Amino acid sequence: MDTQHLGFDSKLVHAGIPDDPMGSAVTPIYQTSTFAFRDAQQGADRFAGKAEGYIYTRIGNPTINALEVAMAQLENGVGGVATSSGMSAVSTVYLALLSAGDHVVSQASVYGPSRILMEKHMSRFGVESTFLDTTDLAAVKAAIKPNTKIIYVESPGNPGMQVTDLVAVAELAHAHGALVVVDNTFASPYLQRPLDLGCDVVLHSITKFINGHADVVGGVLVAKDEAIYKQLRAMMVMSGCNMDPHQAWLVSRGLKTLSIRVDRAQQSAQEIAKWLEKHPKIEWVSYLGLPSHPQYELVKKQMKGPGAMLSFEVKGGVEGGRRLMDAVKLATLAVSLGGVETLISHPASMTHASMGKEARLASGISDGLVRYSVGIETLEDLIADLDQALAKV
Ligand code: LCS
Repeated sequence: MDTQHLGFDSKLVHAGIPDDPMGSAVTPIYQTSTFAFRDAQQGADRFAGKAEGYIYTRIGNPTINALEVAMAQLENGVGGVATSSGMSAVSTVYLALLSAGDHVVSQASVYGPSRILMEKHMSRFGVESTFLDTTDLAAVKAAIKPNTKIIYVESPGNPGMQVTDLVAVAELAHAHGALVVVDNTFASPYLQRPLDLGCDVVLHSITKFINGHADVVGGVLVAKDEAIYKQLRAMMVMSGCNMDPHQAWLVSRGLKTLSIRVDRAQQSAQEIAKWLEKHPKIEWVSYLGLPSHPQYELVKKQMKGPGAMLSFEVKGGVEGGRRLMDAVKLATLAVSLGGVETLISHPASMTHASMGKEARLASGISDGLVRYSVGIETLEDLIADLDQALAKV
């Protein structure tokens, strides 16, 4: 079915499903490592790119392809590359687009491992980087050098909730011959489409909102143009970080309900943020849908909605936050985010501990920051859970 012209929700349900000889209504799981050739000539032609068809699952597989096609359509790009994890999407972008002598400007508060991989490991291969607050456009402009190849932005940022002006960063980057890569994990394509805003590559930890059910780790890259898409695909195939067909099938299943899951979680997040902001035991709340958020106006311009993630600090700092996390009963104390179940975590001692204290504080992740990923449970139950837990702080 040609789904290109359909609305976003129709694409969620139908995009990418291949024509199946048995008439399967959903994408079948092609759980195979390899594909038989009719004859030697067909094998040679497929390898030479002269004939359509699959060769070997690391290179391509119909179940994985279905998800890649859907993601490319949802992000309005030319092609998608599914990867084994969100981090392998990050490493594929770095390895595909950077060479020794190149420079990267990146957001200080990116997901901890995305920063460590660049600063500690890509540096061993001669890639320089500058980490700064990409919401400060003057700072981004000042950091661009003649060898700047990529501006890497996570927006909204994990867990600081910083929102970068993607149109402005894309204009700045392109004026200097650089590309913009956006980690769109926190928003999902339902709430934000960076390629439409002028950026060049979008990536996701599919583990989060896209799969949405906390049962798969995966990643995806979508490119705006064919040349970049080919570079990304070639690197994924060479480095061997392909997704598995069963993993892709589960993600495609979760993807169908992305918009209704995000709508419900976002509705609750708005109410919880307002409730927390008024609570006497809460120091501050950071939520994209509150007028107190520094980029509240930009969010309205750039995103379809403020999403389901929020961060806050309990009075009493780290100790207060720990007591809250130990006292919640409905929210699960776990890292990750974007699933149907509400999760609560402590970035300073968990997801962002590897950054080191100085870099962490400089990127707005205080010791007491609590991250809360709102799920689709009954709102009143979530508020009652926080209420009883805060009473114990
Ligand atoms: N990008 C962002 C914004 C993330 O939040 C994560 C994982 C990744 C990339 C990496 O994806 P993965 O390889 O885990 O699929 N974020 C996590 C978090 O905040 N808690 O646990 C994992």
